[in-house]
Amino acid sequence: MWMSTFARFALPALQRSTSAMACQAVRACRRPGQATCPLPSCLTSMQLRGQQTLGSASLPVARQTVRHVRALDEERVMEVEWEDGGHSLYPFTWLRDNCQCPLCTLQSAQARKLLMSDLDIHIGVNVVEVTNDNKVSIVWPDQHTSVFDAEWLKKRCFSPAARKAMQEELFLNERYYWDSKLHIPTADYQEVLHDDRAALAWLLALRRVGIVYLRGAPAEQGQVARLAERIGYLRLTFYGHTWQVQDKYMANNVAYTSGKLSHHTDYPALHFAPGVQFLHCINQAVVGGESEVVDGFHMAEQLRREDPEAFRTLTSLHVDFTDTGTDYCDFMLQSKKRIIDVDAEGRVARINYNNATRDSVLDLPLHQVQPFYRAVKAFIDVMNRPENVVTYRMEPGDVVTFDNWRLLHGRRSYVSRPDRLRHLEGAYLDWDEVMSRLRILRGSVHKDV
Ligand code: OGA
Ligand code: NM2
Ligand code: ZN
Ligand code: ZN
Repeated sequence: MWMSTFARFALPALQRSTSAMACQAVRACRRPGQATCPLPSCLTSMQLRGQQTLGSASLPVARQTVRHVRALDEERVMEVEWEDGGHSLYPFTWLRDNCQCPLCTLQSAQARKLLMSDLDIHIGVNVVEVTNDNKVSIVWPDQHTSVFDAEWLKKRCFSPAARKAMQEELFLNERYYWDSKLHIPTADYQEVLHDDRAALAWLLALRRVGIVYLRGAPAEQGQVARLAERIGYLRLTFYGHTWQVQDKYMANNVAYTSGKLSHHTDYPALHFAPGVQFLHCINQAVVGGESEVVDGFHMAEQLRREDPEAFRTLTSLHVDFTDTGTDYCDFMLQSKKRIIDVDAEGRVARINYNNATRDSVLDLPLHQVQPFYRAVKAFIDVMNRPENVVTYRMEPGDVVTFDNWRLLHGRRSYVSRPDRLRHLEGAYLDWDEVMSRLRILRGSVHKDV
C-alpha cells in the first residue's frame, strides 16, 4: 500500500472525521523509503500525525483559566498567571489600545474605533482583577473599564513561542519542500467545489506543498473561473480575466506558441506578480506538451548551500522584466525584481523568473554582468537536475493549481495540429484571497467536527 491519505496531512481535523469521502479529498502518494529531500516524508501517514501541531494551531485550544493577575507598575505591564502555571505579560499601553468595549471597538466590524491621538501611551492602571467568569478586568485612571477574555489574551501572549504559534496559525508559512519524488497531492474537482472539507484540504495543501492537482472537471472553458469564485475572485491582468494557452498566430507571449517553456514563474513583469495560478486542460497535444514543476524555495535553499555567491547575487541584484503587446487592452510593462526574494529573516519568500520576459535592458554596472549570468546559470542548473523535477502530463478535465510565488513551471514543446488544438485555460488569484478563504473554511469546518 503506497498511497497515503493526504487529507490527514492537510487537515488534522479530518482525522476525527467520519466522512471517508472528505478524507479522500486530497491524496498524495509516495513510495515508502524513497524520501530523501528535506521533509518529503510529510507525506507519509506516520509523519502526518506528527505534523498535527502545524494544523492544530487553528484547532480550538483547551479552555484557558486565569489563576491570578497583577499590575507591575514599574514595568507598566500586567502579569497573568495561568492555571497551568505559565505566565504572560501584557503592556498597559497595548491593553488600553485594544480595549474591546463598544466605545473603543466597532463590534460589527471588529475594528478599532479608538484613535491613536486619544491613546495615552504612558497610561497606568487603577485596578486589575479576575472576574467570576474567568475574564480579566482593568479599571483605568479615568474609570474607563476594559474586560478581556482569557483565551483572547492567551493567544496574544508576547512570548516568542506564543507569537510564533499565532503567526503560523495566521499565515501558514511552514512549507514542505519536495523534489522529483513528490506525488502531487490530488483532489476531485467537484468535491472541492461542493464540499468545504475538500476545499479546505485543497487550500492547505496548496499552501504547504505548493501544488495540488484536481481531476474530473468538464473539458470546457469556465472551470478556472468557477474555482476562483469558490475562493473569492480572480486576478485580472492584461491577458484577461482568464486566458487561453494555445498556439496562436502572431502570439503576444511565448506561452501562446508550441515551443518549449523553460522553468519560469508567471508574470515577473508585474511588480505584484499573481500569487496563485490555475491551469485547466481542455485539450492536450498528441505529441509533447508535458508539464514540469520544481519547488523554487527548495531549489533556492539548495543554491544557498552549494553556491552561496550565486545565491547572494540573485537575492541582491534587481533585474529588469518587460512585457509589451495587446490583449485585454494594450500594455507596456516594466518591472525590477530580485530573482530570489528573501524576507526580513533571510528566508526565501518569492521567486521571480521568466527568461522570456527578462529585459535586454540590464541595469547593472559592467563588472556585475558576467557574475549575474553565472548566478542565473547556477540556479537554472540546480532546477534542471532530474532529481528535482516533477513531470506530469495533463489530460482533458485536469486542473493544476499552484503557488506562483514558489514553484517554477515549464512545458515541453509540442506538435501543433490545427485540427486538434492543444488548449489550456488559465487564471490567476492572489494569496490574500486564497488565505482569506482558507481561514474561513478552517473556522467553519472545525465548528462542525
Ligand atoms: C503559461 C504556461 C504551460 C503549458 O501559459 O505560462 O506555463 O503547459 N503554460 O502550456
Ligand atoms: N500568460 C500565460 O510571464 C509571463 O508572461 C507568463 C502569462 C500569457 C498569461 C505568461
Ligand atoms: Zn474601551
Ligand atoms: Zn507559465
